[in-house]
Parts: sequence; C-alpha cells; structure tokens
Amino acid sequence: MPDHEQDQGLQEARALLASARKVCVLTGAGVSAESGVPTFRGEEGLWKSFRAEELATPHAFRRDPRTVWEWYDWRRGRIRGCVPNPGHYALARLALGARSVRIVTQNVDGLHEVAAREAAGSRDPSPALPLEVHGSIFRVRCTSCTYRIPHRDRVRTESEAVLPRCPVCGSLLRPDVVWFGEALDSRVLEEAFESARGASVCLVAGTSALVQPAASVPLATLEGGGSVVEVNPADTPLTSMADVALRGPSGEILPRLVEGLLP
Ligand code: BV8
Ligand code: ZN
Repeated sequence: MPDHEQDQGLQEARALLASARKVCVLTGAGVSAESGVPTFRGEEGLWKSFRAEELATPHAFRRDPRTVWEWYDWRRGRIRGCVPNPGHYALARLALGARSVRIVTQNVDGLHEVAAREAAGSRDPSPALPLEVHGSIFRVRCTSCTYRIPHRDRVRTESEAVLPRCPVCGSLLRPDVVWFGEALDSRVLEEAFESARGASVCLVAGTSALVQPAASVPLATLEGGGSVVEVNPADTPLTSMADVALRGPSGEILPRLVEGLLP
C-alpha cells in the first residue's frame, strides 16, 4: 500500500478511535507472528505441518492423546521462548489508557497478558486482562472433573502411561484450549459479543477471520452502528466490511496507530 494511502488510513483510523466511546479489539495469531509464534494458516502455518484440524479436536485426543500432547508440548516450547512484540504493547497501552477498551483474543499464547502486566507495572497491580476466548495453552484441565490449573512445565509424551493425570480423580489432563467442534465458554463468548455490540470501533488485528464464532465479533460492532478497523498484511473476509483496512504487520502499524492517541 503506497505510503500516502497508509498515512491517510492511519489518520482515519486514529480519528475513529479518538472519538470512540468504547473500543473492542479482536486479535488473532497474526499479532504474535512478530514474536515468533507460528500462525495457523500462514506459510509456515501450524495447521500445515501438523495436520492440525485432526489434532485440535476432542476426537483426536480421545483416539491418540499422546500425539496431541506431543504437538501441544512442542508448541508450548516454541511459545515459552517468545515475548510480546510492539503490537502487543501498543494494545496494552491503549487498554491501560482507558477502561473503555476491551481486548478479545483468539490466541492461547498468553502474550497479551504479559504485555498488559508489564505496561501496568506497579501503577495497576490488576490491569484489565484480555478475554481469551479459545483458552490458554499454559493451563490444563481434567477430562473428567473440574480440576483446572496453570501449567507451564514440559509434558512427557513418550508413552500414554506418562501423560499428565488429574491429582483429584486420576483422569487424563488436557490443554485448557477450545478445540474444533467444542463450544466456547458461553460466559466468555457473551462478554466478547457484549463488548463488540457496545463498541463504536472494533479494531481487528492479525486474524484470517475464518474461525467461528470469534470471526463474527466485529460484525456485532457493525450491527450496532459502529466501525471496523482492520490491521493485516493481507485481505480477509472482513476487509470488504471494514471502514479502514491498514495493510502491514501489526507490530509496526499498531504502535503508529496508538502513538497519536495516548497522552
Ligand atoms: C464451535 C485453540 C460449535 C486451539 C482454536 C466443520 C467441522 C467442525 C467445526 C466447524 C466446521 N465448520 C465450521 C466449524 C466451526 C469451527 C470453525 O470455525 N472452523 C473453521 C476452520 C471453518 N469452529 C469451531 O469448531 C468452534 N466451536 O463452532 O462449536 C458447538 C456449539 C455448541 C456445542 C458444541 C459445538 C471452536 C473454534 C476454536 C478452535 N480453536 N484455537 C489451539 O490453538 O490449539 S482456533 C485457532 O484458529 C486459533 O485460536 C487461532 O487464533 C484461530 C483463528 O486463526 P487466526 O488467529 O485468524 O490465525 P490464522 O493463522 O488463521 O491467520 C493469521 C492472520 O494473521 C492472517 O490473516 C495473516 O494474514 C495475518 N498475519 C500474519 N502476519 C501478521 C499478520 N497480521 C498482522 N501482523 C502480522 N505480522
Ligand atoms: Zn479430575
């Protein structure tokens, strides 16, 4: 996109955000790409090399929990070494600057939370944390009872016998993420759509806008008469409905977008 068009888009987007009463931010794997977290459908996409549609499902876990845990343990290892990038920090500053900004993320890598806590520092010991609609790769839950706990350690996957088990009931533990074919937590989902419905602007960054129901969050803002600003190097199914489409990496665009907005 030529620079002058980009600058004009940035000015339009800044004006929409500056006059917004409430802002809902929806992010996808693209905002973590510059942190080194592989996206799902990109060139080096996760789904490509790991037959992911077959792995991120409850059926796959029932059939072959060892292979599913092997994939998640590999991903956790990849993500554990990643840190937030300037895009995460720009959104954290935006959210810190105004309680009327809500971050809704499809990502399970926890990088928005790391950025939010760092941006808040000692000023705000309990900053508003992002809504993780697809769960967290660094939390596990029991396949039978309500046991659920943060979990960042390596997982042994050499045999089914050594896979992690629930200390309460002995059943297998699983990554606390939402798999394909599984319903999202209804309260989390309602909070995400409520935030979008009431927002004057939905800022959508780094998502291919393919996975439902998260991909419909920005539509709730449009239905409420609000605007959509999209940040993505590529077109998506949302682009034609966006008021402003900023073409480029979120790690570069979001700091430029936010710099003109914060005190
Ligand atoms: C549900 C957690 C119903 C796990 C994820 C057929 C069979 C089964 C289901 C379905 C079906 N057809 C439709 C469905 C529904 C399905 C769905 O939407 N499928 C899609 C693929 C068609 N949805 C579901 O199954 C959902 N549940 O519908 O339940 C139900 C109701 C009641 C009772 C029972 C059931 C659950 C969906 C959640 C799946 N879990 N993740 C894990 O991570 O292991 S989804 C996964 O995809 C991630 O969360 C990821 O965030 C998400 C979306 O992908 P994106 O984030 O958009 O990432 P992607 O790689 O696709 O795109 C990256 C983008 O970034 C690109 O646009 C790229 O251009 C851009 N980019 C790249 N670099 C940068 C950048 N942008 C900015 N800066 C950069 N530097
Ligand atoms: Zn249990």
